[in-house]
Amino acid sequence: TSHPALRPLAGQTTVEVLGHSYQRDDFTNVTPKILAKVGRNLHNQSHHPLWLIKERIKSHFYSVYTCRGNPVFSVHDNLSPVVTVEQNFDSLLIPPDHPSRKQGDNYYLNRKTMLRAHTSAHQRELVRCGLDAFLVAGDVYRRDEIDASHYPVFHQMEGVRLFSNHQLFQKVENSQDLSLFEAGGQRTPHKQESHSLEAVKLLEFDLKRTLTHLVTHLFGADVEVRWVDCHFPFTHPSFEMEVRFQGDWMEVLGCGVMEQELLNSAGAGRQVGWAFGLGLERLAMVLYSIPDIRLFWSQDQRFLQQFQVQDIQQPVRFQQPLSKYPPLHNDISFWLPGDSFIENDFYELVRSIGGDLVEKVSLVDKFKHPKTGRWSHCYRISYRHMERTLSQQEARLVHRQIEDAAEAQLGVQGRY
Ligand code: FA5
Ligand code: MG
Repeated sequence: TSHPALRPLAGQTTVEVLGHSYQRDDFTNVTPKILAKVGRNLHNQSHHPLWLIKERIKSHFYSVYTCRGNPVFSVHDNLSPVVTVEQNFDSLLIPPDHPSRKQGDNYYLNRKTMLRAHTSAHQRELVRCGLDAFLVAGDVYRRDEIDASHYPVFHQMEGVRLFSNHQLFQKVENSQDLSLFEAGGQRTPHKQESHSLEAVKLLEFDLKRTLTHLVTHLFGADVEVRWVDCHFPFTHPSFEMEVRFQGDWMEVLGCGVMEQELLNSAGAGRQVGWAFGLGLERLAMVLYSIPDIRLFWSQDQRFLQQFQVQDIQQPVRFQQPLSKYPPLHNDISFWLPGDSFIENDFYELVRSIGGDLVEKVSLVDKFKHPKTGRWSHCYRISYRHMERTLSQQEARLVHRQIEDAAEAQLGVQGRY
């Protein structure tokens, strides 16, 4: 009785992705809708807005960072999104019990293989190849909430730069006494145990300057930027950059000083480095005033045409305000089945059935029955078509399928 969008994988013993076959097991949770996006490579489609922003970032790095006329950063935009769990997590020092490994947050092909959740999954292998400075662009996959700036498939650009003692301190006077490392040091909020404070301060300065330079190149000198302290298992200290967008602060990237243990394990123990990972959609939304992340998947020429510029530096302003087509809101309330309810399972189900008609899902009410102690959740699903006005009848049809599937798949009891 399951909905067809959720069914086709059941009963098969393997999952096919990009011409390879993966054995299913109890971890397999990719859906046909998600698999259909693997291989689309929007970031490599000439004149797609994600391609355009990737090309602009590449050309910025190529022109600003050169060594004897050669680009310092190499660019890798064709690495397979199918990675091992080891690459995505272990190689980045993410502990075995870390919450980011949850099935509820990731798309697993099986216990050993997954669709990468971030481009950081390639850091260690590329450092191990001997690269000192590189950019990686690619599609990444996450089970997440649904709204205008979150989508289960999005694109990231990773940047890594390593420095030897000489490279980091070359511009400092009397630097012969300075060292990257210090023995017997302590980890503090500002640095790792093995790093000298002067090395970390220079790295942090270079990292923030590089990224500020990038966003002012993309958005102009008027762009408002702020830095927020944060945490990643593979960098310390770590920061997020936020950019002012439509009156709000929007997080566009995470970054930090690379954990030395990662570099040691990749054979680069005599160098230190910084890394960043930015969301290409988020930057493109700000740069081209694209109001909704689903538009990147549109095949509508009225959308795509606008990015057919002669020169990648030519300004583009997206001309089709979303507000032309009104949203429709439908609520769904149900009793939860004890503790086994996973919110992302519900979001996934909504997305599998509603597809890109679903603009946003928000929990609008939670309520505990005073006698039975059971919890009830009410979600508001906002439906909106990107290219035309949706009728209430069409929305109701999809909504009813979601109601039925929620009961059949998640064991909830509808209060419809
Ligand atoms: C990471 O993915 C880290 N790998 C970034 C990093 C790299 C940190 C290297 C340190 C060193 P995070 O989950 O915050 O971090 O995602 C990075 C960026 O991807 C975000 O700032 C945002 O721009 C974008 N992003 C994250 N989730 C989504 C989503 N669901 N939809 C669209 N963009 C997203
Ligand atoms: Mg983040």
